[in-house]
Amino acid sequence: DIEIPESHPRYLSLLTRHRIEEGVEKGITSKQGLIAEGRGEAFDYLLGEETIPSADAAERAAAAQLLLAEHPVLSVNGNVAALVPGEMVELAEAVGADLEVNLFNRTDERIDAIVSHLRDHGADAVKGQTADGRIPNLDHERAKVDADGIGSADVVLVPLEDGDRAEALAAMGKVEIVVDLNPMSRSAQSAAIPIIDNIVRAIPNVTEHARELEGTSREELEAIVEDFDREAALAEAEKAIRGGELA
Ligand code: PTJ
Repeated sequence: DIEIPESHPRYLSLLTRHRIEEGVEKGITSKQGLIAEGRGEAFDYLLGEETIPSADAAERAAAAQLLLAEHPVLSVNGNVAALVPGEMVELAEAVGADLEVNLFNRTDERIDAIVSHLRDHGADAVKGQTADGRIPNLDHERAKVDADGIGSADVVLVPLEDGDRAEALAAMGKVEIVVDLNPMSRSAQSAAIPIIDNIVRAIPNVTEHARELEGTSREELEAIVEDFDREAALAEAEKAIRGGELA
């Protein structure tokens, strides 16, 4: 293990980078995941490495949407597994969602490694190994999902997702919650609830909101989802990144 002094001004960013490196070494994260991490870091740096108010509002709306769902599924890829495995398990428990390993660069070895990794972090059942469902209009490998997982979900949380897949899932009529630091990405643009925040801050905060909202009536949860303004959230994040004043 490397040692990063906690006093280092960019401690969290260095720790995150190290976790991705470890993920690659363990066969969990793809090499492309390293590039994705670099891109994310640049956006996070410009955002001030903090959860801006519009992202917090999106995280609260996401919690409400997951609590309202009949069959919510949280998708886990190689970067998500390296950065927030225990946090994803906790969120799944808090909202009663399934976890499904779903990869852009799919290999059975990496699927199996991530399923074990999530089990090591407390998950009991993890979907993704059956791959008997398909997302329409994607090429074969990229279309694979579990029929009783993402295939039949009404609400899906897809963090750090590729644009084509995010659009194809939205086209299937699923309510899509995306976590992506780039507000201009097609994934963020196609989401019903785009969360423009670092996944390491976003997931624990969605869980915290879900716990606070436990016991809230369906009407109130629906009002939280309806009041969330996705266009304003995307615009506010872009403005923060470009250095403009926050509204
Ligand atoms: O494990 P796999 O095979 O499923 O592959 C996963 C990656 C992420 C490599 C794959 O989905 C991919 O290539 O994604 P993209 O197209 O690079 O998009 C990733 C997006 O996530 C980019 O817009 C990044 O800015 C963003 N991102 C990167 N790190 C973070 C992030 N968003 C939130 N939190 C992060 N830590």
